Amino acid sequence: MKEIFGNIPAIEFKGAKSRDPYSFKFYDAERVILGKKMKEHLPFAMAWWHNLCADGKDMFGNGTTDKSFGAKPMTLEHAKAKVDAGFEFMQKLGIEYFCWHDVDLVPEAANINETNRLLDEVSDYILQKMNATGIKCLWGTANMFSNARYMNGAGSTNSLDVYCFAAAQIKKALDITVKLGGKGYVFWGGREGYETLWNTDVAFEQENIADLMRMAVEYGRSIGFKGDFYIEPKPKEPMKHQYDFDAATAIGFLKAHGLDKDFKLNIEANHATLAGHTFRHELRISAINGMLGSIDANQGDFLLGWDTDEFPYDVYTATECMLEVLKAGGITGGFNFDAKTRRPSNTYADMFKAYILGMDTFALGLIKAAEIVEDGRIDEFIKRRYASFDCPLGKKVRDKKSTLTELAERASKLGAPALPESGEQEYLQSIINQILFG
Ligand code: XLS
Ligand code: CA
Ligand code: CA
Repeated sequence: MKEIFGNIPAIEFKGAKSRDPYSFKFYDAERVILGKKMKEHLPFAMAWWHNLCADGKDMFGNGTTDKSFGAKPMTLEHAKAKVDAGFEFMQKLGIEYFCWHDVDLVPEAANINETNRLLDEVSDYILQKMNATGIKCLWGTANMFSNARYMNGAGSTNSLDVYCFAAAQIKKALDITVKLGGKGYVFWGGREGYETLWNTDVAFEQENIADLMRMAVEYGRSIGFKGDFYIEPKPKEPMKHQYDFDAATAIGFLKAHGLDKDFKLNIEANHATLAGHTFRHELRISAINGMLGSIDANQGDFLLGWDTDEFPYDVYTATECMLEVLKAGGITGGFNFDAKTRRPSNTYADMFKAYILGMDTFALGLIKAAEIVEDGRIDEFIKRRYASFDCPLGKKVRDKKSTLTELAERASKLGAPALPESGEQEYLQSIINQILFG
């Protein structure tokens, strides 16, 4: 078969001093860090939608990148050309996973039966390529936000017909996820939110979203889906108020509806920024609740209030992310580059260079996070900071066996308690800089 990216070589690790633009400077798949290969720490995934579909179109102008891959857009031939391009791309970069929405794989037809037939055909083709290359599916999802029918939401819609349509799309997307052996299934509630309370029954909408998820779990398990379901939190855009605002909100929602055994979270860096949190905060909140499932590895822009989905280049943030992941004992999902090249970076070469940037950034983050763990000073400090609880009364607090009366009794003997010890934030931050740049 003729190569689509014929002038681009397979990307190899050439080390930090390499000046070859088509080489990894830090991502060395086989290098062992803390007892595991880099590629096992970092199961990278390609996002079908940005990499193979998005052509740079924005609200103000037309596309800048040709993603036809030699076929007529919106045809079955084009859907298959995207598969060819995607697998060649992943193979050249050594990426082992991919993620998709139903409508990324095939153009929506006039009715759902025909769309489903196209999905069967294209997923057969994908499966052949998977078997030939060893590349795997990380997760699938149904796009329930682009089509006009979802203008008032999918699970949260006011129309029973639209609710049924959403159910049908989820059912099929789950069938394909199982067929492709996907590790996860994502719910990103694109239109699950509201613009004004003057026309919205929030309680009813939230119940219906949860029930759609319950049905998805029931159906998924019945067809042999053993992976995790994920909610991907996002606070705004496209809706003003989105129900899955952030990790804490989504976890509360899952627990309130008894969905927490089957669901984890897919945390996207850019969505954390939009929620007014750090990426690290969202990862920590998920991890301490046992719900850190998968990661959408991208980067936002602090000067802009929208979802820019940039390729990650911020090593400090990637280091914080990898430290959270190491502390959580790894993730069951992967690192999906839900990211697109900037509009003027409009060549095939830019697609490769963008992935090299993202993969190297996370590799550096992993290397530096492991050094922080091995250095040990930060962990020691945090342990020491809570050492006052290492006494019989403190142990009772830790074991949740203390009473207000006994705590008050100790207080009454103290007069005024001494101030807690310094938090030493600046010193700790200087340790991190020493590890990053020393
Ligand atoms: C959009 C989301 C979306 C999900 C999958 O902002 O990031 O792409 O990851 O539906
Ligand atoms: Ca995402
Ligand atoms: Ca995003």
